[in-house]
Amino acid sequence: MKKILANISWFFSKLFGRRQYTSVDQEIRRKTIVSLSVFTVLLFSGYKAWMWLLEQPEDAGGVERHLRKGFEANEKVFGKIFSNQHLVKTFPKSEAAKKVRVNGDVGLGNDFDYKNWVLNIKKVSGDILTVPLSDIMALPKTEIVYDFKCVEGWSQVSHWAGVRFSDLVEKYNLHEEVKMAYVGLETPDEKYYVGIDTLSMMHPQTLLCYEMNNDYLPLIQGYPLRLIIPVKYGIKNLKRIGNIAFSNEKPRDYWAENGYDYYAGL
Ligand SMILES: Nc1nc2c(c(=O)[nH]1)N[C@H]1C(S)=C(S)[C@@H](COP(=O)(O)O)O[C@H]1N2
Ligand SMILES: [Mo]
Repeated sequence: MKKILANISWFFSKLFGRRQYTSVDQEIRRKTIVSLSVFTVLLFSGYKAWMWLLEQPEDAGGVERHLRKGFEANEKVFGKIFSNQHLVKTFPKSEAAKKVRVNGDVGLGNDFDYKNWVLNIKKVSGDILTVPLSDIMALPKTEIVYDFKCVEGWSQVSHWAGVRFSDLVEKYNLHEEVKMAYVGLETPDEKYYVGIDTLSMMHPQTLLCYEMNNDYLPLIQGYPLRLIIPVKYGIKNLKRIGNIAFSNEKPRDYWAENGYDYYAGL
């Protein structure tokens, strides 16, 4: 043991000791040893840190926990700057695309019985409110022409019409429901689903749409009713709404489960 300690102290005295009679050669050797040691330590700690990151548990979205913290910081900033007073830029109807892009068909299976479709709204009491399309179309109609943005990198000015979600809340007296933090929406087959903060759902430009370019929605674009939420990316604009529910916990969300930001705000 003593021998080992003596060896170690000899090594360090060689490394750092100030010798009085160092020749230039010795000095170069000493500096080389010091820089190699520093390099090795840095390399090793970098490798360790990387392994540590890889070993961290992933969350439900398959995102490593410490990277997820970045997303959560985004949410906090988003919550602070978001206000229902900020409107998304709109365009004249003449600028709306005639041929509207189609993207994503999860939950849009062919076995859909659109003739018997009703919108199911789950109230806090547990009761289910069923609303036929004709009742939705009887509510005040709101139109919007805006730049629809998909996270995959494309955007398109498009023209939609329907009822403001906030008007539906008013009409069906869903005031208790919108005290909840989140709204969950899903397709009738429950294969595509989104969770949205209630503040964004109540935004004046958030619509439950039944028209695109002054006509019924094509089946592939969500007939009879889809969500158009201009403050969010395309992923949140669920086509073919079947069920709506309210909760204080985040509802499940198809793309958040696949690693995308839960808020997906613009
Ligand atoms: N039911 C359902 N809704 C959906 C999707 C989907 O796959 N299924 N894809 C989303 C995505 S990623 C985008 S960009 C928009 C595309 O809407 P569009 O087909 O009308 O352009 O729908 C969203 N809503
Ligand atoms: Mo998208």
